[in-house]
Order: sequence, then structure tokens, then C-alpha cells
Amino acid sequence: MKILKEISDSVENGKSALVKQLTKKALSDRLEIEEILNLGVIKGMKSVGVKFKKNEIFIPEVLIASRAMKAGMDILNPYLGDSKDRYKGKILIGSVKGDLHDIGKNILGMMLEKDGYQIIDLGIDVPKTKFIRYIKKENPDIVGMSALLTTTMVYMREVIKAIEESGLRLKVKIVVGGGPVTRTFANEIKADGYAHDAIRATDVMDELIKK
Ligand code: B1M
Repeated sequence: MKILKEISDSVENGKSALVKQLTKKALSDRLEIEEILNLGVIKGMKSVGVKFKKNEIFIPEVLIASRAMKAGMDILNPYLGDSKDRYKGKILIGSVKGDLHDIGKNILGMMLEKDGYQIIDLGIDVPKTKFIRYIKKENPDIVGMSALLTTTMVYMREVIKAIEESGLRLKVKIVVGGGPVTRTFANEIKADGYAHDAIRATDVMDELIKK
């Protein structure tokens, strides 16, 4: 659909005001929220990722595109649904220590919130001590860790170890995800679940919460 391509292109070109305007238009045209999200806003950011990888664009352009993507997400967020009447559980999320990427984690948080979960977002660059502190404070059902770098995903193992050593491992389920993370890696570090993307993550959380 033309408007979805326009949203995607505007994210890619970092045109925040246009992304806002087109996202509002797509909503008023009654397009599905998930369609606008996946085929518009996220798709644009994915193209940015591909160009960044090929060194066709650099960090400043990526940041401008991230801002444009956030502008679209801010418009969509209120429409992702009010879930107060179908509370499923509490999830702690964070990008692990050393990792400053948060776009995917933020989308994950929004999708889960829409799906009925209460989200406690610890932010970026989260050390194991902070995960432990908040598990004790918030008593979540699930801890979700995100990493986008091969150098930071290994820290997930340390967080799991620290949770074990604090005697909290049986109290929480642990789910990992993010670009370089695989199911094999998740099994290796003894996470309870792995999700390739934010949409699949809701199913994984639902399965774990039932156990
Ligand atoms: Co960075 N970066 N980056 N970056 N960056 C990547 C990740 C990279 C793949 C680019 C590349 O190809 N070279 C590469 C990592 C290589 C690697 O280790 N494998 C990379 C690099 C190298 C770096 C720096 C080292 C660059 C430098 O400084 N030289 C640096 C590191 C900073 C740090 O973290 N310490 C860096 C910096 C940055 C910016 C700050 C400029 C910016 C981040 C802005 C921000 O997040 N606020 C940035 C960005 C934007 C990217 C790319 C272009 C896009 C990431 C993104 O937002 N994608 C990325 C290239 C790419 O991904 N192809 C890249 C869109 C988002 C919707 O997708 O994040 O994958 P994603 O999230 C998905 C899933 O992964 C999943 O669901 C999300 C939605 O569906 N998911 C989960 C995520 N977490 C989950 C948790 C779950 C389940 C699913 O359960 C708990």
C-alpha cells in the first residue's frame, strides 16, 4: 500500500514530521495498527539497518532515522490498546550492560503492554545488579533481556548466573532476544525462552506464564 511505503521511506530519510503526519493519516484511513507498525515504521528502520551495515550511511543518519521511527511509534502507542482489563503478568525488560540499542526493546515493551502485560523497563546498559535489585523490588513473572551486539549478548549469561546465585532463578522465567541472539544461544545460557521478534515474543511470554 502506498501510504505504508511512504511511512517506511520517511523513516528511512529521517523525516520525523512527515512520519507523524503519514502515520496519523494511515490511522484515519483505518489501516491495521500492526500493518502500519511492521510494513511502515519498522520496515523503514530495517532498511536503515541494511544501509548502515553496508557503510552506505553512518551513525548520524541512523540516529535521525531512529528519531523519525520514534515519532511514528509515539503516534501509534495509544492505539496499541488498553490492556488494564486483561492483566496477564509483570515483565521486567532491559538492554543488557554495554548495549545502548533500545528501539527493538521499546517496541517489545509496547507490544507486550498492548497484550496485557505490565512492563517495567530498566532501560539500556543494564548491569546484573540492577536486574537483581528490580527482581527483588518488583517481583516480576518474567525477565526479558535484549542485546543487539555480539559483544553484549554474552552478558546475558552473566545476568542469568547472578540471578541463580541470588536464589531467584525459580521465581522468574527468563526470555532473551535481539539481533545476534539465537535459540541455540538461549538454550546454551539456560534461558527459558527466546523470541526472534517482538510479535513472536508475546506468544513466548504467554506460553511461559502458563507454566
Ligand atoms: Co548499532 N549496530 N551500533 N546503533 N545498529 C547494529 C546492531 C549492527 C548490526 C549494525 C551493523 O550491521 N554493523 C551492529 C552490531 C554488529 C554485531 O555485533 N552483531 C551495530 C554496531 C556495531 C553498533 C556500534 C558498535 C557502532 C559504532 O559505534 N561503531 C554502536 C554500539 C553502541 C552500543 O550499544 N554500545 C552502535 C550504535 C548504534 C546507534 C546508537 C547509532 C543506534 C541505536 C539507537 C537506539 O537504539 N536508540 C544503532 C542502530 C539504530 C543500529 C541498527 C542500524 C538498527 C537497530 C534497530 O533499531 N533496528 C542495527 C542494524 C540492524 O539491526 N540491522 C545496528 C530496528 C528494530 C525494530 O529491530 O533492534 O532488531 P531490532 O529489534 C527487534 C528484534 O531484534 C527483537 O524484537 C525487535 C522488534 O521486532 N528483539 C527482541 C529485540 N530485543 C528483544 C528481546 C526479546 C525478544 C525479541 O525478548 C526479551
